[in-house]
Amino acid sequence: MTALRVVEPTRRPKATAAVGRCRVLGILNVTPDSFSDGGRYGGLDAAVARGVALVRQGADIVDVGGESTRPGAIRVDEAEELRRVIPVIAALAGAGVTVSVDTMRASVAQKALEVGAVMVNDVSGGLADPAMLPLIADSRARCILMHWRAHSAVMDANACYHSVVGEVCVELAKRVDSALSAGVRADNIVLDPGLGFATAAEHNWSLLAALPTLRELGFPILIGASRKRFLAECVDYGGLDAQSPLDRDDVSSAVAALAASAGAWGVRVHAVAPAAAAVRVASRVEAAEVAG
Ligand code: PMM
Repeated sequence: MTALRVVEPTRRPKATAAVGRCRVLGILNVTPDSFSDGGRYGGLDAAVARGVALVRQGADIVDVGGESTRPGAIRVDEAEELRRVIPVIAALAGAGVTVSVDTMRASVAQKALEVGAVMVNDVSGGLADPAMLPLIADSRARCILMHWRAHSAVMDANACYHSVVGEVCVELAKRVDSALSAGVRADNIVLDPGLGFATAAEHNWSLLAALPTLRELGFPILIGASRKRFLAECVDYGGLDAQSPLDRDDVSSAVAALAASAGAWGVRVHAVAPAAAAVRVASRVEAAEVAG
């Protein structure tokens, strides 16, 4: 592996493209075991129908994943991940849907790009597979690089920070440096603080509050809060133990509105229609602010 080169922040290339309206990434997990929608879209027809429905509800991009990253999850093997995602991505891309592939494996990303995906969402930010960043560079695909410390089986043990916002920013900047060193173009990089990945609830709230600081890294920011456990404290019914992740959709949409109005490039959500509405409201308020 090449040695990590940390570029002096003022000299690091930044993305130059305008952020524009906050995008809605609709989640399509074709896994048996994701924490909120595992097992629902295992068959090809059901998965493709769900992806098309997400677009009708307002998704700009459908993010297809074949490996659960819930806390404690054990890795799926490559052949199984390919079997799960590739036919779905091929069918959705063939139907004109803009698709990203949620994978930590370069081999899966490569095949997904070959059948029509246009973006790679790597929750490990290129750390899990040394072939990932060179692949993204060669393919010139857009990528989401998430803050990540360890695989899901052990990530909770890594949720230790003195100052979570500062440490996440430093670690994301290192991911950017590795990507740029591998030849990834700055304009193709989106960053994600990785809510719930080696972070506890209070860290997630701090990171959400720090979106302006994260934006100072100079790259578009994606927020993936949808249905995550830390939102449970804001759900006002059912009692925390009785709650299912689906009870968190209202709160997830509130987070989408706040993230959009704080300048997020995108939000990754399960319930697309209310999140898309939230994003439209944020965008309308912003237009009114500009108009004065
Ligand atoms: N969260 C999950 C999976 N993939 N990708 C990005 N970029 N950001 C996230 O926060 C993220 C992700 C886990 O949630 P899921 O099981 O509902 O997909």
